[in-house]
Amino acid sequence: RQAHIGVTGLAVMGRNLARNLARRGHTVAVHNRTSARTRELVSRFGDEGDFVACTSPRELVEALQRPRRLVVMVKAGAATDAVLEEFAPLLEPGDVVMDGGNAHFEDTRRREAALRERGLHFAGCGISGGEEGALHGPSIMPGGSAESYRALGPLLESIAASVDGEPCCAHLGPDGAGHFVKMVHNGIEYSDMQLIAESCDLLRRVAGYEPARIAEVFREWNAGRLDSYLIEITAEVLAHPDAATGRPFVDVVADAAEQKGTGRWTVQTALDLGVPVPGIGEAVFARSLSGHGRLRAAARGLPGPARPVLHPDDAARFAGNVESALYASKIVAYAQGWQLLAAGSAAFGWDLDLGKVAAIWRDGCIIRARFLDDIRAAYQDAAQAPVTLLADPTFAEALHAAQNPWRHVVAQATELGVPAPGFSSALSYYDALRAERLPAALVQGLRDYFGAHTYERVDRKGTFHTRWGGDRGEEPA
Ligand code: 2AM
Repeated sequence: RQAHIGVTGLAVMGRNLARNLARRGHTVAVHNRTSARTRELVSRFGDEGDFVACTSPRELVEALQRPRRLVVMVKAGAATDAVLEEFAPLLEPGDVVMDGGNAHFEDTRRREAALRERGLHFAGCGISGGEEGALHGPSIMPGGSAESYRALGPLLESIAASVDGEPCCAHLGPDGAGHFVKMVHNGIEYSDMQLIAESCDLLRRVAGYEPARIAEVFREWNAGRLDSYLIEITAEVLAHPDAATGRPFVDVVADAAEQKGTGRWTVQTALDLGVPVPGIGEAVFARSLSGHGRLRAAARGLPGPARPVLHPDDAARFAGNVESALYASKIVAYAQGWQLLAAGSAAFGWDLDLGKVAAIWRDGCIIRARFLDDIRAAYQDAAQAPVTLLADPTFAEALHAAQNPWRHVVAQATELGVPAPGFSSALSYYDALRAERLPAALVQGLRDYFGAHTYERVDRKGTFHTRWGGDRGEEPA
């Protein structure tokens, strides 16, 4: 019997994706380097659908209908290259290979070009939603040729999450578009989590709330405009007591955040493309800082302000202000993410539909949120797309309304010595973009002074240099 699709790499993501496909009625050929995993999948979950267990790459390839659809779910990096090298000679022109791992989009571009040379379609696909998502409905971000999507799209759409019958899966563009979009998703996820963490810290250290009380606050927030998966699980984690000690779980977890690198990739890419994403940068650096135990120990005794906890009457008002600050900062974080999406699309010629990205992130992925409906609406009409989300009427209005509480929270955090890099960076971004004049003019002056780097003027066209070391007259450069 010929399988509709094959999956190689049956660690938990690959296994769950294969199960999801089988549960949707597709015949799935499965393979893993170590065949124990293949056997385990079939023995434990074989009754969920139609699996064809394969013990070698050749057997897997031979089990597939043509054109073949092969999903690679191995570790990103060298393992992906090794597996592609192993399978490519067994495949035939027109076959489609999908990489559902967390590949860097530049690797995907390189692999796509190499496999295209050999007549194969290579579709780099971002998948978000973790293990549960892979099993029950992830958000899927496919890149690759239009032909690859014709072959894969219907299967992927059948297993993706959906909103009002619309799948959270859509063809995004050629070569690395899918993995790029996934990378930006993760960068935004970093930002979002940092802002949430700062909110909790402020509620605890300024408002004096205990974790269980903060969990309540988050549950309330989740019923409003902040409604999202991350807010929902924040309440869950905060309310969870540690089994061993009975203390709040968040108090027994070491406060050193780890990262697998996609946030770092996002910032590196943004630097390369010249797109300011300070919110994502702050989030990456905040995690990095948290892990520097020696550095933190060396500075721990440094003086800070006396930290009075607010009176309960003021605490409730402050909590409301934090909600506004979180919402406003979140708008800024997403605005920066979308800026990067637009820049990547322009730089690599992807013609990315920025509204579609919002649409497929509405469910299945980690940053799923009600809020994404508004972003989708902002980009509904490509011809009238805002230059920045901040200028979209809906968001501009929200920022206007949130502005005072947002400033208040940042000021309060600063005065009381509670770090809030996400909130304050977001506010600075907002204030910098709306500024009439920026001190960049002085920076230009300094550059011209020490390095004759020249400058432009506001009143005349051209490039100029001032003879700083001489008569200080100005000359055209
Ligand atoms: P394994 O079970 O044989 O280790 C996550 O590590 C998944 O990637 C696993 O299914 C693992 O297979 C697979 N994997 C890692 N490196 C691989 C390689 N070089 N070739 C094939 N599969 C690999």
